[in-house]
Amino acid sequence: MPIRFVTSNEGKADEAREYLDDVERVDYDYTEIQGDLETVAAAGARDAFEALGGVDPVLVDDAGLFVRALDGFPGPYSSYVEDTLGVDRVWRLCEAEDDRRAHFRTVLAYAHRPEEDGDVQVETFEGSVPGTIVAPRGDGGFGYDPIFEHDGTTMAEMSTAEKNAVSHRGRALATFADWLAGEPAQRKGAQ
Ligand code: ITT
Repeated sequence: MPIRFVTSNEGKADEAREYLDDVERVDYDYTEIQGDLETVAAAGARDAFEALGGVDPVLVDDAGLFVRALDGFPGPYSSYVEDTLGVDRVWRLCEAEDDRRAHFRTVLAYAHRPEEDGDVQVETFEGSVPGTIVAPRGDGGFGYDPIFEHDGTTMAEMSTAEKNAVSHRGRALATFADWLAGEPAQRKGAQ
């Protein structure tokens, strides 16, 4: 059974394909409620699962960049800030700060119905990575990758596999893939 990854972001789907065999990216504008990443991802997954027919499992990913000197900004507003200010201006906001430490965090929410007539269940998996905000470098990745440096390399200077090995999403995907491998429906499918 394919996992429907509900995201407008092809970069997220590419990263997920390194951990999961059968990922289908689906564009569906789920309702984004206000809240922390867990709340937004879980509500989005539940909404998308029902809207897409209530049978095939769906995956939603809500991520954010949290800059320490800016009290966690842009955090849950990361997408809006990328679209409005843009990544270069986020760098310029940080440029004057002595402390440019930040972290990226993501929460994956997986909505599924384990029993045919049972309730929908939503599981969440999180991952985070520490880094430093730097002047943009590199042309890989997406979003804030050019200004997010981890161990001397920006995420835009990494291949997808290199980014996954250290990134917030890679960590969340690894935990999710392990959990999925232990699910009864998966074991049945594998026999
Ligand atoms: P969907 O909500 O449709 O999945 P999105 O790109 O808007 O796509 P988020 O709201 O989760 O996803 O992302 C918040 C922002 O953080 C957005 O501007 C992304 O481009 C950016 N972002 C998310 N993951 C990232 C990553 O791994 N590297 C760099 N930027 C990332």
